[in-house]
Amino acid sequence: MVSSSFADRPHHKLVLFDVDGTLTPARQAASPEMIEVLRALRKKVAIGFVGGSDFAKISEQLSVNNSNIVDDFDYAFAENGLTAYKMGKPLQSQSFLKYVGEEKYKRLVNFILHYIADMDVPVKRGTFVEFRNGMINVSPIGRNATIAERNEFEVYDKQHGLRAAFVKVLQNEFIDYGLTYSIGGQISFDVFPHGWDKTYALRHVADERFEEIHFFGDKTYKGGNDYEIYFDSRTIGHAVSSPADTIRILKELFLEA
Ligand code: M1P
Repeated sequence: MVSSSFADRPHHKLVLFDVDGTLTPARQAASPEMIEVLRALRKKVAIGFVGGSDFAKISEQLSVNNSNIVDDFDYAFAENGLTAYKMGKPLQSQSFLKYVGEEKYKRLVNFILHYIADMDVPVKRGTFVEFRNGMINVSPIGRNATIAERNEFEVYDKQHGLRAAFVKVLQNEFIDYGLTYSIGGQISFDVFPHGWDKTYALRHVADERFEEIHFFGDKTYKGGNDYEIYFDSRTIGHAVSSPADTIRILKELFLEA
């Protein structure tokens, strides 16, 4: 018999969620209804989020009245699980910078900044490369863009494929770096070592030997940042079209059953 931190839950199952587009609208807060559904779900199974964003941004989106999100979820995984908490306690992590090394990292960032300087995009704001623990995030318009600017760029990029073209250039230029490029949001893409996609988070839950691990995500197509974990044999994947769709499936599968 495996000892479990979740003996108080009637089902030894784990339900993991992507954040943007799955629990919340992109870069916005979770609705009161979503919070209520998650609370009800947590009485039955263990729950966690696996976001591509960093911890601070996910906190802004999921915190309720300044609550600490590591207490609201059994597992809290930011940066695909490179920043990880279980029952409020931090788990061991790795670093992008250590993996790549300072010299190679500098070459990569210099190349990216030169490329962005030459890009013709509707607006340019600030923070074109965001340095995170387990990845870097690259945005042609900059992370300081407003919500309206983000929405406009997303549409523009759908027409012009700027991010996809940028990623191709980087794949060729840094072929020996062992990096994955993932377009998970509206204005940017993430860059991290092969294997440090959202399946990275699964290593943190293996010791619990859950009967089932469900994963809900909206970017489950090839190239989307939910693709690998959605298709992973360790998870039961649910592709959703919006937070409302997530709520609908949760009710069907866990709350009304
Ligand atoms: O969670 C999905 C993505 O959210 C943000 O993307 P964007 O700013 O482009 O909408 C980023 O935090 C990104 O890292 C993350 O994968």
